[in-house]
Amino acid sequence: MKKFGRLALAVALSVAMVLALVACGSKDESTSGGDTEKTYIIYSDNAFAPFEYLDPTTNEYTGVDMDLLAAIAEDQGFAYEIKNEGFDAAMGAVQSGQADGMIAGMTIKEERKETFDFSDGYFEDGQIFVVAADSDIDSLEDLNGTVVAVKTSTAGADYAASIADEYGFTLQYYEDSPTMYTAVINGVNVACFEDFSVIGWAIKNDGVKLKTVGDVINSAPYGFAVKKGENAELIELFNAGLANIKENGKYDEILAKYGY
Ligand code: ASN
Repeated sequence: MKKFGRLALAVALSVAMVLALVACGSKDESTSGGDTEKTYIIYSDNAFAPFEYLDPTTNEYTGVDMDLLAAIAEDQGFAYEIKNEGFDAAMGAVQSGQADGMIAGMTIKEERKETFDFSDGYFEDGQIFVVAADSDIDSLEDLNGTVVAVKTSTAGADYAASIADEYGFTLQYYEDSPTMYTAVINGVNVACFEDFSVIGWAIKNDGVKLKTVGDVINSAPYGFAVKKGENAELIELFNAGLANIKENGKYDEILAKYGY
């Protein structure tokens, strides 16, 4: 019994030593390997097809942004958790530090560079003037004395605000694109401003009863964003992954899936 006890102690001690070595080893690895152990929290819009939208058949978010992020994370070997909370919520979550980054069809705008750092651009789009399909409004001059729908914190809202005085209209703010469209379809508001590819998708694929007027305004790239001065490694990972998937054909494959 005594002999067996000593043997058991020896075995227990060597197991403990091995465990301690393994623990040291993995600690060294995580400090030298950067932040690859971390699960990044990424926020996104909640209804912005074809970039992010709920697929009713799977009840999961899909879209260009969702697929690009998945491909880039796989290429660069980082883990993330996606939260599709809406555009304004995503901006707030990044600024408050609740989110590490955001991908939300986000236009790289000069003013935003004061509070965000952006990745390289991954898609190009601008805004467009949108009215009900049966509306006879055909110019900005027709907006005099009306109330125009915009989505909070967006490039479309910024543009509308910048010309509101000149054309004599006021703004009503909505939290997401579908609610903004409904307000125009139902005649609550006479017009809205939306990203061209997004309203184009809604009209073509979702049968939304709206039409565009005039040309695309302020065309600019979309980028992945982090809070200014923070999570620089995430921007590096995104850019490196984006370059790789552009080179290996995955990027083209993803865009082609959504008709580009
Ligand atoms: N393109 C819009 C913006 O940057 C983004 C959005 O509505 N999801 O303001």
